[in-house]
Amino acid sequence: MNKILISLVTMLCMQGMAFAQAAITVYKSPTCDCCKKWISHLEDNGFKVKSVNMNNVVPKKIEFGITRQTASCHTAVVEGYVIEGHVPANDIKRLLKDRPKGVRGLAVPGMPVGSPGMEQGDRKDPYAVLSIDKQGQTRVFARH
Ligand SMILES: [Cu+2]
Repeated sequence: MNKILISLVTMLCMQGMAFAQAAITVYKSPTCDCCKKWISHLEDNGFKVKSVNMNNVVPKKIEFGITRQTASCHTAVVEGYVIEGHVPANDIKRLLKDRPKGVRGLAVPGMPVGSPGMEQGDRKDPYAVLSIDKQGQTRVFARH
């Protein structure tokens, strides 16, 4: 009986942990509200978030190869990948699972209304999640 229970609990824990372990560091301005909402979205989806406040996030963006064309409010790093802006948690999960060749990160340029952390009632503007490769070229990774 005990043995069954233990293996059941172990199994459930492992399922729950499959994602709970992805640690992501988010660089943001201390006053950025939509950044905080995006962090909650990540936490709700099992990410372990470390939030780092800085008054000027631009040097971080430059460090991680984010250009003016792909820039948004916050810049995050997960398992060596850069995540710029309001990228949905599921797209980050797909990136970490598939690890597409040559890709260094994902970006949602600007701050589209209706993306995670940018909710405004029922309004949902269509937007694309871009993958950024090592040469800085972008491609559509997902459309929402
Ligand atoms: Cu934002």
